[in-house]
Amino acid sequence: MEKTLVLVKPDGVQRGLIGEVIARLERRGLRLAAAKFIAVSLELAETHYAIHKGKPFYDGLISYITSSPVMAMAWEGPNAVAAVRQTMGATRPTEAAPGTLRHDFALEIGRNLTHASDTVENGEKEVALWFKPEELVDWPREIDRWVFEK
Ligand code: DAT
Ligand code: MG
Repeated sequence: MEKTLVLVKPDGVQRGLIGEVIARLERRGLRLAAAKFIAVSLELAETHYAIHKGKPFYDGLISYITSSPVMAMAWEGPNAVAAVRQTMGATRPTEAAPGTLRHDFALEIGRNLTHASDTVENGEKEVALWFKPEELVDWPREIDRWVFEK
């Protein structure tokens, strides 16, 4: 099953929006596979955002993600990566479509509430970076056949 990493970033945690993010992903039909509430180490932040190293916003991004705890989750389902990116909305909240989380709850690109993996390959890599294999729960959900076609 396709998996994607979702983070409720420090602004979302501080603002009490963990439940809102989870509720929207649950309602969408995605299935939770793992979750943990953690303070992000500098090492994990730098590995996670390695692709952005050297960009003007990199230092701010690292201090933002390590500034307060995050809720890290793996969600799964058919097309989970695309579905979650769509539910989050565009990176810049003022460009996010109405009804998306970043539209509905954010204003600034540097306080855009959530992270979601951007490709299937990165979904696999990021879930493996944030979770040990034994932290992933493979469970049959009673409603799966009413949400997943196959
Ligand atoms: P996304 O989080 O939508 O995958 P990204 O991977 O391009 O976006 O960038 C990671 C994060 O870095 C993003 O959520 C917010 C921050 N960021 C990206 N571009 C930025 C910019 N031009 N100015 C400030 N922060 C930026
Ligand atoms: Mg990204």
